[in-house]
Amino acid sequence: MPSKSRIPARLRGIHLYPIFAGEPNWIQCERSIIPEEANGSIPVRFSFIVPQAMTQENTPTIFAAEKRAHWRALEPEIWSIQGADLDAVPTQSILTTLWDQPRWLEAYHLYDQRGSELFEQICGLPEYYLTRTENAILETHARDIIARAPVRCIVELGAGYSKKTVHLLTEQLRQRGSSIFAPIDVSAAGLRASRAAVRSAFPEIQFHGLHARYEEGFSAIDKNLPTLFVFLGSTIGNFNHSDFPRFFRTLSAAMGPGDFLLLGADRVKDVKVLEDAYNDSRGVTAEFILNVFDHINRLLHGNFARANMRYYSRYNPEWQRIEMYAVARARQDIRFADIDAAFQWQKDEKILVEISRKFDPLRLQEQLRFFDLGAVEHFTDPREWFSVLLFKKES
Ligand code: AVJ
Repeated sequence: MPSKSRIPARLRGIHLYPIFAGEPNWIQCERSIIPEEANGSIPVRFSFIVPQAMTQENTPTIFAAEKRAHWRALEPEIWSIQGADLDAVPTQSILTTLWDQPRWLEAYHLYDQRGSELFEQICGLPEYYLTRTENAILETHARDIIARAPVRCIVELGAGYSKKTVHLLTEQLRQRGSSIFAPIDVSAAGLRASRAAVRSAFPEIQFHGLHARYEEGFSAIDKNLPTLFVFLGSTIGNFNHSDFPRFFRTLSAAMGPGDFLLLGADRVKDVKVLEDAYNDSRGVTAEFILNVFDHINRLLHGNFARANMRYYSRYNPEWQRIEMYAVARARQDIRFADIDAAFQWQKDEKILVEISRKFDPLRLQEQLRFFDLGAVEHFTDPREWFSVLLFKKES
């Protein structure tokens, strides 16, 4: 509260706006001076304009200085972007791609609560070799990976905390003594679970969960902080031919010189092995894929009927990808109650719910050169079914 003696007479009755040096994104804190204090004249009002960053507590140093003001603590050690609405986009995306020809969906809609549980089950299926194989590669080579990437911070995109991450964090602690671990995830529940696990298994590790989409998350990381970005599970397999270059262009731009990227990629292989992995004998994959329609019904008050559809998947060799479809068993009029939108889902018409691309590791290394990511090392399993690739950002 400013004292009245310091308010010059000529300023009484008008607004004073002391402005502190800082960044955009202002918030305004008003302080009115009570009448007696204003010496009988018209009250003077002080409006303090302060940058938002000054009102925040300990925004972690992992954020670039110019980004810090946008992040706030959602809860302890979990950060999110002020005003970001992670739920706003799904509706728009679903309506756009369902009206495309042929109809399709973006893969991230698969991960509601039930979808995430089903995916966990998939990872344990005998036919689904990906998770086990990648985990074995990381277990064998974590020491080498960490030795080759001398960083202070590990940023993991998606899947906050898993057995695979444990191998990297264990080695990071062993070789460097301390570290920052910053998972980026759109699921706050996933980040909480990750935080709990890291606190108990690795109390020496500084945890900062970023509740954001990948691109918002990694773009906020301070380029001066030597960082290893980790993107495992062959999640890049979900990216279509416009997502893929956009993702790597943005990631590369967000990386500081000398930062590293560890990328897990499932490989082109025998078609039977591939097709079985996405058409398991227990039908868990079918349930996972068709569950997206229950999720959409809830989001948009739609009327997709599960009894009216079946799961179909195949390996498309020209596009080197598994395609996972929902097929209508009979014609159905799809309506969305909240919005004035409807379409006819014809008998046998397929909706492409997910793609899972398969890669040639040498080709992938060649491709990422274009984004200034130089190949450092290639790790694989004895059957050469899965690749874990280490890249270094070259400025
Ligand atoms: C999480 C995208 C890596 O493509 O193998 C598994 C998803 N879908 N079974 C994959 C998935 C059906 C998975 N990714």
